[in-house]
Amino acid sequence: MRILHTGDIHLDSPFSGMDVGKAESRRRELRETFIRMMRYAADEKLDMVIIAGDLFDGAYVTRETVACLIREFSRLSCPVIIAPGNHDPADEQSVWQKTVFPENVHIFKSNKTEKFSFDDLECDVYGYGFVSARETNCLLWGSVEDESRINILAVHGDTTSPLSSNAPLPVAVIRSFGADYAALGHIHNPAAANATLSDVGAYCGCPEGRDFGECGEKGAIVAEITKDGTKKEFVRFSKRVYIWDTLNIDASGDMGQIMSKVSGYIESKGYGNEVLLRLTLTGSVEPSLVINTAHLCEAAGPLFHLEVEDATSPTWNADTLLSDMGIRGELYRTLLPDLESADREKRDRASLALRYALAALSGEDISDI
Ligand SMILES: [Mn+2]
Repeated sequence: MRILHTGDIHLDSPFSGMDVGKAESRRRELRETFIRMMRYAADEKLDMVIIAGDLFDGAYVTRETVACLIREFSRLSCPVIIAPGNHDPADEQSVWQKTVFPENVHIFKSNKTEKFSFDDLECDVYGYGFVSARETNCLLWGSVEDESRINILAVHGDTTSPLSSNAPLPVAVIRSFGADYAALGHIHNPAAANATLSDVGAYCGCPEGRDFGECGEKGAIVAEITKDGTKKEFVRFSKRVYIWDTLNIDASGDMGQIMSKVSGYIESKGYGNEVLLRLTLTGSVEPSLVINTAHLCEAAGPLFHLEVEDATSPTWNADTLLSDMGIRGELYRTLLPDLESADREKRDRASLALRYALAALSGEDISDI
């Protein structure tokens, strides 16, 4: 059987990192990404859709979103299994308890391991749901009842730490449960966690990045499950891509030069409207040069969103500063051990201090460094 395994969709996320209009667009796009996944499942005639938790970002869910879910689920002829997560627990006030969903929708509303059986598919799906935002115990118990059937586990949980408050889920417990495929949710960037899961299952990751902690192409897993093993395929569904790059702006003389380096960079990469870019500026520039990052964001060009972060360090002429008998020299000599420290954090702090101080001593406005 072939299933669509998704989760961590976080519908109605606030997207608070961007302006109101764009945040609204991103909320709409997230819903559209969800719709594209459901229609893909229908078009590809998949046998089941699994949503492994965090379909919603929180308790606040718009009526429009609920109507969209009901419409999309009822268009599907296959079963939809939902295992609520830490962001959308099945508590008394939740959409899961209060909404009547179409008959093909099966929701794990208890934090005890349960199963739904689908005899036409010769398949049992096991799972549990979060009933509150914190679940400090492992909620997976027991093992599959009938090994001759296709057994799927659909849960939200954390395989990365036994101390997690998001339903700790040791890989050994999943393995001894004995499902043919564990469809997991919770880890949004799943590459590392999936490497430890090997053949027992996978995290699907989020289908659409929501901030710069979720960079790169996002999507869902289409899994073909048999008693002899599972073939997993990643399918991209994200409309846009978050990218976090660094740009070295060594020896830039003024803001005009930096501005053209930033727009030249964006052009050379061929980034277009699908990209949300965070650009970290590195290199060293004259201490007196004040980099106005807000102004640089005007170089966004075709990008959907640009933000610029200044991580440059000041170029100082060490010889001159060392022999300077004035306050600049004293400052430099005081900071020198830290500037040359092997500890990167110390070095960064000292060079930032030097930069602020030199800029202030030159009478620069340091409020937006
Ligand atoms: Mn999540």
